[in-house]
Amino acid sequence: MSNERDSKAAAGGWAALVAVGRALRREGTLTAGRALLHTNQPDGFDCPGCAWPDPRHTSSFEFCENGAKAVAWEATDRTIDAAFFARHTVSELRQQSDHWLEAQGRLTQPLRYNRASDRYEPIAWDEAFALIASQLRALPSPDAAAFYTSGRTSNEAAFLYQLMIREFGTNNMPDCSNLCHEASSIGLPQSIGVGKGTVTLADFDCTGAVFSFGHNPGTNHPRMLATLQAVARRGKPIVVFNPMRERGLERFRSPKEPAAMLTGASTELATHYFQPRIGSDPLVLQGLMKRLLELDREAGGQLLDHEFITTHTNGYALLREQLESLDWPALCSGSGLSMDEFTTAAEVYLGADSVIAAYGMGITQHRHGTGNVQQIANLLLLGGHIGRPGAGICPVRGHSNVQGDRTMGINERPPADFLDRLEQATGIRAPRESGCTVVECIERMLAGQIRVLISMGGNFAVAAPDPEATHAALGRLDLLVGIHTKLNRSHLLHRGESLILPCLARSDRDVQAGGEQFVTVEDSMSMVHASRGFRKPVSPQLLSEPAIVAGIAQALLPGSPLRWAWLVEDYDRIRELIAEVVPGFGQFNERVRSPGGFHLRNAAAHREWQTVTGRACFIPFAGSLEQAPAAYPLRLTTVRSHDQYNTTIYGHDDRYRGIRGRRDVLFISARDLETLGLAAGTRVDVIAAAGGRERRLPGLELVEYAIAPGSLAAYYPEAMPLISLEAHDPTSRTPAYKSTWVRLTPSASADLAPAGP
Ligand SMILES: Nc1nc2c(c(=O)[nH]1)N[C@H]1C(S)=C(S)[C@@H](COP(=O)(O)OP(=O)(O)OC[C@H]3O[C@@H](n4cnc5c(=O)[nH]c(N)nc54)[C@H](O)[C@@H]3O)O[C@H]1N2
Ligand SMILES: Nc1nc2c(c(=O)[nH]1)N[C@H]1C(S)=C(S)[C@@H](COP(=O)(O)OP(=O)(O)OC[C@H]3O[C@@H](n4cnc5c(=O)[nH]c(N)nc54)[C@H](O)[C@@H]3O)O[C@H]1N2
Ligand SMILES: [Mo]
Repeated sequence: MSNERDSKAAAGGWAALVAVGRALRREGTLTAGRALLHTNQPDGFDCPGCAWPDPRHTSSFEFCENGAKAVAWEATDRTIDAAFFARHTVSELRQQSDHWLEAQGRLTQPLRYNRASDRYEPIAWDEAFALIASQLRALPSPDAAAFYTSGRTSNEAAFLYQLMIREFGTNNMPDCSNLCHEASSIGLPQSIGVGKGTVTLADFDCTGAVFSFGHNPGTNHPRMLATLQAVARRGKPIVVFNPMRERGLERFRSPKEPAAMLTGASTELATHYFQPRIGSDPLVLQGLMKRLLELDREAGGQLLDHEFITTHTNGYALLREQLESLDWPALCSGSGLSMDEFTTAAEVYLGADSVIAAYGMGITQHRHGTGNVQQIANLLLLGGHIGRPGAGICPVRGHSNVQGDRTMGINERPPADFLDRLEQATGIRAPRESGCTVVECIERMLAGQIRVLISMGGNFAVAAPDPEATHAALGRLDLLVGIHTKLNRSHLLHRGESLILPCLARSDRDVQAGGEQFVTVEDSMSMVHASRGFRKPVSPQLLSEPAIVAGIAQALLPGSPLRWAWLVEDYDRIRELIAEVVPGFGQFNERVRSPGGFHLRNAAAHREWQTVTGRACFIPFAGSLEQAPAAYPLRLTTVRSHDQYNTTIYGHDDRYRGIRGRRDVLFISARDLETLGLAAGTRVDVIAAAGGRERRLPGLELVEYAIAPGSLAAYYPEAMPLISLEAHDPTSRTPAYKSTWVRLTPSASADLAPAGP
């Protein structure tokens, strides 16, 4: 039985509707309001908010509070034009907050930086393309350029972009995935042969239990709350492992249910909420698996799926050996969980006939991110919970098309067979050497090896770790190009040439020579569907992302075997190429026109293991966990507030965590406050020993919070100066944004606080 009860504190509810109204008022109600009605509809556009799938794309209000904020922010009536840039020098703009920069509105025309005036000034599109082409051609090698992608880019734009980059001659395609789920993309293929999630929404409809690790759906994928609510209402357990108490994992009231809204009834979500220490997930997962093995042995081997283990996997003996060698006191003290808690979690797992494990950035953004992901796969394999109904692994993706961009070949380490097919279908020659991830890209920019950076969306300067290193790296470039919808810090840190190229957004109508176009995206569960903008572009000078790629390609690659302009006249032509190159996209144009789109087959979900051994692999955790350096006993994680989208700061509240009008806070447990002799409300400096020296973040205010002892949390990106470039997972190069060893000291002066709203 799901436990309905009255609670003002549930996630969702009236406060969510009020927040939607506020976002709409702020951005100009009419267009943004109309945009909402088109969001995630069968003939509408895909919400740029998150990658959680939609149930059949049929309900009339398939958006959520944070989706509404994302749409309102994008479909705003505010614009910035040449007059704006004439008023502000780049030096002045650099002094503004990230919030202010984006809040000025949509970009409206291509711009080029003029060093003499320290201003961006209008440039014609053709001149911009010619400038890019001449700078790229002047490089000593194509590998002296890098091409960043953020995950809002459509399949069509991403496919053309990687095609142009490869024809030019490099695989330097760092992308936001490198900062996000790269540990899944690297770790899961080794475990189960596929780097994507194996479940669909239908699996949630019949699952026996959901295990959630390190993600915050109430804020970051709110449409998942309805999915979890349905699980809870079927009386199935939801087991959470998260150092912080997150409201959205505890209770939910759906704004789509009038009766619940009126009576205030909400649904309890998590049946079990465990709060391990930050960074202790390997111990949590190993402890849980060790307990499973113990209970299974006590029951005469009846509890785990030994038949599955024997017929479908290898590595079990090695895993068992490792788990047996671990001792309980170390697992408990390291994770902060008690033996009873491990037993309870193991019993829930064993009591469920099918288990889904969902996880997010709390798992991937660690030095051992890949190992974490593989322990989750191990956990599922023990019970045979991959490749049958109601069971599987669910990496909750970030950006709405980050998964699709990878499918389309935005990949610095492309598989050889992808390149073979690409060459065959297009007549280009694709380079075979691996390119760079974001972290490697910054290293090479610092070393002067990468001289040009082109960004398709995103905010490289603020999303990447170590602002000192990243900003210095951007300052060394000969040319920086940003293809963006809004102004952000990445446009302001260059010392060489810089161009801003404004593009259409998801909600904008896209008309090419062949008429009105739609694009396609792939969600977290491998559903590919169409997205059609409806809004009149804010300026006639905006080009679509595919058109911008084609413009650069035509200037850069005069002898190209491809007819770039012809391809973008009608995106069906791009999709025909995709159908030839990308597995699973046969008859793309027909299939994507059926309502709701189509599902990409996932081999692991059918127990076909595309691993080296042809079986699913148990991969024991390799290496040891980092110990706290002397004098830096606390561990800091960085999280998103409820009022932000990555580097886009919509507002300064974090409603579910009780924060209003500010972001300069440090979440700390009551126990640590007591141990440190500090009171909530005190301002402290956070000091990290990172990259061989001390880094200091001054003036955060302590907020007492239900967070595991020894663990601290601050907001991303404010806490970024504490994170060094060296702090990353050596396997996937994902930055360790979620675990920095720190100490605290009371701030000498309160006015060191970072700027408020
Ligand atoms: N509204 C909104 N939606 C978004 C985004 C946004 O910024 N705003 N961003 C999008 C993107 S790109 C992404 S990747 C996703 C991100 O979605 P999430 O993965 O939910 O991202 P975070 O806010 O980083 O939250 C991480 C969660 O992990 C927990 N955590 C922190 N450290 C640890 C740890 O060591 N172990 C464990 N087990 N848990 C830990 C935190 O308490 C927090 O609950 O959301 C996407 N959707
Ligand atoms: N400390 C810390 N750092 C982190 C994280 C963390 O948890 N902690 N999370 C990491 C994660 S998971 C991610 S994914 C990255 C995010 O990194 P990015 O993807 O680089 O950053 P965003 O903030 O999503 O990008 C915002 C910009 O995208 C542009 N934009 C918006 N829509 C469109 C569009 O449709 N087309 C184009 N061309 N441009 C558009 C706008 O100009 C806007 O300024 O940050 C990472 N950084
Ligand atoms: Mo992400």
